[in-house]
Amino acid sequence: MSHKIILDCDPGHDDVIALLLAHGSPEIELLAVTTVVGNQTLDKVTHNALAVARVAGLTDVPIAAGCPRPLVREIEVASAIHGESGLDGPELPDPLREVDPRHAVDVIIETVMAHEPGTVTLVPTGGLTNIAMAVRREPRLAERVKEVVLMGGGYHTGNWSAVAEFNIKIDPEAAHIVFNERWPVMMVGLDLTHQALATPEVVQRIAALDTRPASFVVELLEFFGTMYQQSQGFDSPPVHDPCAVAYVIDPSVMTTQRVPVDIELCGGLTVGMTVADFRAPAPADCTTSVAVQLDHHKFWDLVVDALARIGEVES
Ligand SMILES: [Ca+2]
Repeated sequence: MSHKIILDCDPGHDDVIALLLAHGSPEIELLAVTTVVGNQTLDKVTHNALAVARVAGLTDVPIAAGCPRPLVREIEVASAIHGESGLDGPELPDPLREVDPRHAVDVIIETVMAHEPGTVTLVPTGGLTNIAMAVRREPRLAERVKEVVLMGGGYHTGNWSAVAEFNIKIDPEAAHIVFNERWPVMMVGLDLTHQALATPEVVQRIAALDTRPASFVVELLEFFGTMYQQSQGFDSPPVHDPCAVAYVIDPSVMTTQRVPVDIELCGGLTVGMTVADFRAPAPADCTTSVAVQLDHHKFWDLVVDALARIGEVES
């Protein structure tokens, strides 16, 4: 049985790997790709998604652009990690296809409502603006969506402040909406993704596939690794976004814990913090969970296998 997902993203180096993992995995049926302001402006990340679709041979999945700014806050992009294009490093081909004319929020709503209840998983790997807008516009999504498996947050550290992770920090009001809906939320945060390091051995395995999509990923990881080393002191870069897709493919790739999580909106030092309450067993009505421990080998096997299945793509 394959899992139907909508990937809501801001490509972004690790978003691209999430997209390739979804595209190359038979366990995943990718219904739509939607973009949101985040790592770069909406125009740039949407262009990147369309260009990467060409690299990956992704021809039949709608790609729609969403919200150009957060709900309340000013735009904050991540040039320090992803460069001016949002996808610096490899040379990007010109897209072969146009963006879907519909707004991403409409695509999310239409796609979820067109499928049986409890069959579509939302996988946001950027800020949560589109997802929050969608569930406010169509409240039935909260019961209709199977689960929201998001990359964002962290219960023990931040990366965009001492305690806040980028995807949550850039639009905390949107995150507050998403974490407080009735749908199940699986937070695949920094606690987990900082274990998903693209070590030299991992990069070697991908390079050995010797296809254009694999080479593209290697070039992405080289740039990403340099930026992570310079800005945050990582020896190997943490490849956040595909972890959320990997969980949908095979939940045994990580351990998780059900725990109440809420979003700080007011703290002078802590805005955008994902506050997890580990003091007692989670109450029966708790809808939020966090990812804890990654099976590093199983995770990278999924990524390498997906790239191997994608194989060579005519450009
Ligand atoms: Ca992302």
